[in-house]
Amino acid sequence: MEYDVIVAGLGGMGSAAAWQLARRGQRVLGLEQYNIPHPYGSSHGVSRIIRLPYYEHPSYVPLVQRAFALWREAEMASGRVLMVTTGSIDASPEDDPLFQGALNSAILHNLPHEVLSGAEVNERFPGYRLPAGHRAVFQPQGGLIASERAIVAHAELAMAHGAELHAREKLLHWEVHPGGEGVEVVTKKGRYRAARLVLTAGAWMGELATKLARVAVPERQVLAWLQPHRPDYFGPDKFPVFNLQVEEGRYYGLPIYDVPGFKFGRYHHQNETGAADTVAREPDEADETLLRAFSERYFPDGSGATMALRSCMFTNTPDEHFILDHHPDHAQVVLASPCSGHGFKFCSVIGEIIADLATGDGTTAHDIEFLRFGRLSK
Ligand code: PYC
Repeated sequence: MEYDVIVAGLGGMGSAAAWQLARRGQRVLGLEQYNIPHPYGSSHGVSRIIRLPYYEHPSYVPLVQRAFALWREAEMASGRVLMVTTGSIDASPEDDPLFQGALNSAILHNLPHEVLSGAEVNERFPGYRLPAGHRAVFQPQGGLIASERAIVAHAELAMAHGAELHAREKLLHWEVHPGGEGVEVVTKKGRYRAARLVLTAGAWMGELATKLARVAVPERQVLAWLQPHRPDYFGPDKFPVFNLQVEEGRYYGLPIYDVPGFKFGRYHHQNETGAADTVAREPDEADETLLRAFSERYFPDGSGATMALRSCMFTNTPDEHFILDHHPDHAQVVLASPCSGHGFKFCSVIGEIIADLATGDGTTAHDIEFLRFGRLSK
């Protein structure tokens, strides 16, 4: 066999997996259809949120705790800054699942946190203008991950451990070798054999694994960067990352980092779904109007001139949890992603879990039962 493992898709998840596999001594081939990194999938846009009091499900908390440790390890190994602490705010009306879920996760996992009213958030972090009666979980360890830089770091670390990475080489077809002896992969440039295959193709997962076609739905997202009137309120030292439920929908945001403007977006922006190659059309005026209306109401000192608008993709499962498992028909193939828009912070730990699933007996000590594929095929 030429390789122990082929990793298809070298965005956040795949690059982390390539590093974790290579450092375990696996012979790794990584394939990426675009450049490393690239702006066409779900890993671009400079920064991503990392937060601990996970309102979506408390079982994510131990995973994100391990992710923090592995991000720090990748920083040490690569000499690059990958994670910046800002604190995190999860805020909504008191009876909303966002606040209740964050509080539940914080209590269950004994996380340092404070419960603040909207008015208290606004006083402590003057860039915010939340409804006074909102309730917020403030957690001091949250922050941001430098997303493209993280991919570069993981790719470099993987290659330093002997991984072979090929950009601009799209996987066209794969099949399990007759008799179950490994996997054969065909690209435009070649044909490769490996004992195992890892699919970390984000929005393209449904095309590479037809079993996922119905449960992994690409969706267009739009992000805005606006130059604050008061930049001093919107730096990483003054502006915690946020998840915020308001009457207009659920929004998220991050401080100014590396590029001009404070960054934010709306979950399920305009509910546009479609094929991975075409759904993320360029931002237009309607996108800008929608996003500006939000910032002018809840972050008025942040809402100066537009610095950038960028499209990217979420790939959503019906319950908005990840898929992290072996292929239901082929134990040699590991499926990792889609992550329903909230996966990047977990890349470091998902890389480790993929390495567990793609080596040895394919088991992992991490609790990923709630992320297994079987829950969606019932
Ligand atoms: O997990 O906080 C998050 C997030 C923000 C945007 C997408 N996911």
